[in-house]
Amino acid sequence: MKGLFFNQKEETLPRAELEQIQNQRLINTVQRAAANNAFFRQFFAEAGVDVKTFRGLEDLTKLPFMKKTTFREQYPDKMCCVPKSEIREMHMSSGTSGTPVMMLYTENDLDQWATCMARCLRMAGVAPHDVFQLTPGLGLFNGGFGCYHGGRKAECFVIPAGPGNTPRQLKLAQDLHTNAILCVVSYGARILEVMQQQNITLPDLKVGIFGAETFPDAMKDRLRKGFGIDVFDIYGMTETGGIGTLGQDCCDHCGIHVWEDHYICEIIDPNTGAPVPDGQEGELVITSLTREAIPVIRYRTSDLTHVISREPCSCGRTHIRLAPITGRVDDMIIIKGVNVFPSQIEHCLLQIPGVHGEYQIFIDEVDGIRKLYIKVETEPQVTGYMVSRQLKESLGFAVDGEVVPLNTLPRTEGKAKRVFYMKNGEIVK
Ligand code: DLL
Repeated sequence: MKGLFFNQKEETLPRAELEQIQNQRLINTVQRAAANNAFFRQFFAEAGVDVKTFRGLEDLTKLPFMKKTTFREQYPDKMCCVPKSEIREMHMSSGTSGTPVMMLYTENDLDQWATCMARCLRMAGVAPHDVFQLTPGLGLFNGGFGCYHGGRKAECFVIPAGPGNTPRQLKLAQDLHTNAILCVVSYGARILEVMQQQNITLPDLKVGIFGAETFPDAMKDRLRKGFGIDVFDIYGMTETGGIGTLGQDCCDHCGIHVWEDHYICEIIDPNTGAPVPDGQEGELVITSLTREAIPVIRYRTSDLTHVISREPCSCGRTHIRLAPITGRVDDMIIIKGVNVFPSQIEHCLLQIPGVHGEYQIFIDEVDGIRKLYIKVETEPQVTGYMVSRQLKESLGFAVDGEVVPLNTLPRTEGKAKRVFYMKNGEIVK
């Protein structure tokens, strides 16, 4: 065993026990959903699943898939499996289509969320009484409240700073001796930038936890070295209950441990829906085992990853390890027959000395032909030619690169918009 645990016994359960728990909880989840909600009754019936004889893990793949559209169609509460009097909180994320994805929480759901989050904090080395500064928004976005609930559960001194006002953020961290900070990845990079510009140091900071966006190795490196701290990749989504519900990497940084006593992971081929072998990249599918208000059944997350290992980790945890998310199925850019993800482009740009990580990708379709164009902030010594050459070497095809001075591209406090779709030179999305 290595490092800190929130609940050592649950986090190190032998696989056979873990599977027994999953089996029982899966049967309960399916039967409870069908007993308490008309949508789920019809959902199972249409797939020919008889919930009374449902046998758990061995019948898992007989269950139908849920998708983001399922959430949108059943907005706001048509999938709710408890009486309204039991709902204590809600969060939602709005995507491109306009109809948001809504998650509802009972008291037990909030406790489950806080527990998953507290496990992540301990796994990152955050101890009781550490000062924990959270920077995601405290509002409808799940990021801020997840940190708040989890930080309290982990017995931290929580600073609910929220995003923005970076100088005040840094002053708080100095004055209150912040030990751990959690940010959306691009806001973490922004904080580092301001620290470097203003020569600010945070001597008490030891842990940085970042997530909500793809987090390529080169960006991890940049934040690790820049802040001089250990850096962790936290994962979760509104549909599974929020930040931290799906886990994080441990101090050995060998994959994201997903909390398997609360969630079942499957990886499927996004085109056929068939399972792929461990090690092969595919779309992550999640089934919740302990969520009361809105459970997810074989939810197609659109996130791409692969199973690194189901063996116990050197940290002592036995929960499955997934590779960091490469991108979303719908984020894949196909240029000249080659598939590229924005995270690959980011990783490649960060290999160039003098590139700090702010960039924009433009995909312009001119007369039916797609061209990729990249604008990147750099120090003065970097030229557009150097960027184009690096991209050509890594991606295998020519990309136009334009360099702009540092601090010229817009900054966001939440998730950054980096990809722009164009038609004949006009931005359409
Ligand atoms: O982004 C939850 C969160 C907040 C996680 C803060 C970590 C930190 P949503 O807004 O519902 O929830 O977006 C979920 O964001 O399906 C992924 O595509 C992406 N995402 C979340 N964490 C990561 C990560 C929050 N660590 C969607 N790496 C997910 C890559 C991530 N992508």
